Amino acid sequence: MSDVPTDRPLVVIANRLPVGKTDDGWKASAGGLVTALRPVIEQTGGAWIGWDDDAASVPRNVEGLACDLHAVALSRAQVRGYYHGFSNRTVWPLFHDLVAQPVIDRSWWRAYSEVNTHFAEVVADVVKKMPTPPLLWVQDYHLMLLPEMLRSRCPDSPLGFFLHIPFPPPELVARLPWRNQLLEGLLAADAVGFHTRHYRDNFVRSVQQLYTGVSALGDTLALPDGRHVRAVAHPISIDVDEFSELAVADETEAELAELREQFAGRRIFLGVDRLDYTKGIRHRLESIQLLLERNPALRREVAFIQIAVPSRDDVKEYRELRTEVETEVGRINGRFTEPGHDVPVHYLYRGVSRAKLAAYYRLADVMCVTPLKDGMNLVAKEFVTCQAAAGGDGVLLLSEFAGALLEFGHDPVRCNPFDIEGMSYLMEAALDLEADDRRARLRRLAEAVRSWDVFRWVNGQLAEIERSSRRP
Ligand code: GDG
Repeated sequence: MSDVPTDRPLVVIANRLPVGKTDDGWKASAGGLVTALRPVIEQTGGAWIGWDDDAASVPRNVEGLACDLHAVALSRAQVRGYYHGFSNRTVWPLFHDLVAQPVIDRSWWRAYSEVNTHFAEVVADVVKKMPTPPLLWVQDYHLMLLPEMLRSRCPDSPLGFFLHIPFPPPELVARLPWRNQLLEGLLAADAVGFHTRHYRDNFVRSVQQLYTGVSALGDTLALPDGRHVRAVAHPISIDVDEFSELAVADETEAELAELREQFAGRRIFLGVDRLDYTKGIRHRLESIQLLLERNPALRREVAFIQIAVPSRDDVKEYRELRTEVETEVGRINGRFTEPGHDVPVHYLYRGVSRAKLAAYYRLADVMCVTPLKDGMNLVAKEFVTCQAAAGGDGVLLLSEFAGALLEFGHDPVRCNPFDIEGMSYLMEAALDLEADDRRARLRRLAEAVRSWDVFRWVNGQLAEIERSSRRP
C-alpha cells in the first residue's frame, strides 16, 4: 500500500465496532474496512467508536487491531427507534429506490437524533483526551446528523463522511420530513464520499434544491455561507492480495475438493447475499424457475446454490422475506427434483467461513449478483478476484442496479433483475459463453478490481478529507 495520507491519528465512527465475541474472547472482525484501515491506524494511532449490545464488556483493545475501542451503549428503546426503525425501515428502503415501502415515524426520528447526539458526545470526549486533533471519519447512513454535531464539538479536526449505500434522486429524498436536517448534517463535513458519481450527483442536486445559491464547481460545492464542501465519488473495494491468497490457500482447496465431489457433473449458479430484499433473491429464484421450466435437461445438469446470510431478523420485512424465499425454494425443488437426482436449489440460511466462501466462489460457473439496488456489492469483486487467482473462467451475471457495474463496463453479463424472464435467458446465455470469451472477460474484471483496491479507496478518502479541511 502507498504512503498514509495523513499524519494525524484517525478516529472512525461507525454504527458498529469492528469486533465480535468468539469462544476465544473478543476478536477483530474480518472485513475490507478493517483490513484497509489497519495500516493507517497502526502508523498514526487512533480509535474506533461504535455501538455494541454488550458495551460494558468490550475491551479497550483487541489483538490484531491497533486502535482504542470505545463502545457506545444504547438502551433497547433507542436501538428500536434509531436502528431497527429509522435506519433500517425508513432510510434503507428509501435510499434503495423504494424497493420496499419506507415507514415514516416521528418517534424513530427522535431516537435517531438522540442517538446521533449521544455518539457526538462520546466522540468529543475521546477527542478531548487525544494529544493532537485527530481526523474524524464518520461511516454510513446511521450517523448522517453526526458531522454537524461534531463540527462545533471538535472544531480543529478534519471531518469526513462516507455513505455505503446509494444516495437517491432528490424526488425521493423529498419524501423525508427531515430531509433538510439530514442534508445539513452531511454538509458540515469537509468531504462527503459516495461509491459512484450517480449517487454524488443525486446528493448535489438535493443540496441545490434545498439552498438557493449553491454552486457546484467540479467536485466542490460552494455554500451560501462561504464554506466549501467536497462531494466525491470513490468506489469501495476489497483487499485483492488477501482474497487472491485465500483463493488458493490449503483450507480453500480442501473445501473446494469436497464441494466438487458433492456437485460432480453439475454446472453451478451461485448467489451470496445478506438475506435482504434489496438483493433480488426472490426475483433470481423466479428466473431459475423459468429456466428449469423451459429446459428439462438442465434440471439434472445445473445446481443453484444460494447462501443467504441472516440479517436484521428483528425487522418484520426481513422475517417476511425469509418466509417468501424459503417457500419459493421449496416450490422449485418440489417441482423440479427428479427421482434419484439431487435437488436443483441448495439453500443455506447461514454464513460460511471465509475459506468456504472462497471455495464456493471458485466452484461457481455463473455468479449471480442481481440486486434490485446495491450501493456497490463486494461479493462481485471477491468472486472475480478468487476466480482469477486460480485461473478460473467463471461468469459474472451482474445487475444494472449495482454500483459495481460502473467499474466493470460490458465484461459482466449485465441484467435487469426486474425483468424476470429476460434474466432467465441471460442465465442460459451465461452458461453458453465460449471458454475463451469467459476467460478474457474474467481477466479484465479482475484487473479492474486490482486497479482500484480498498487501499486506494481509504487513501483517496483520507487525502480528500485532509485537503478539504484546509480550504477556507
Ligand atoms: C453494504 C452495501 C456495499 C457474505 N456472505 C458471507 C460473507 N459475506 C461477506 C462478503 C462481503 C460482505 O459480506 C457483503 O458485502 P456487500 O458489499 O456484498 O453487501 P452489504 O452487506 O449489503 O454491504 C453494499 C458495502 O456496504 C460496502 O460499502 O458494497 O452495497 O449494501 O464482503 O464476503 N462472509 C463470510 N461468510 C459468508 O457466508 N465469511
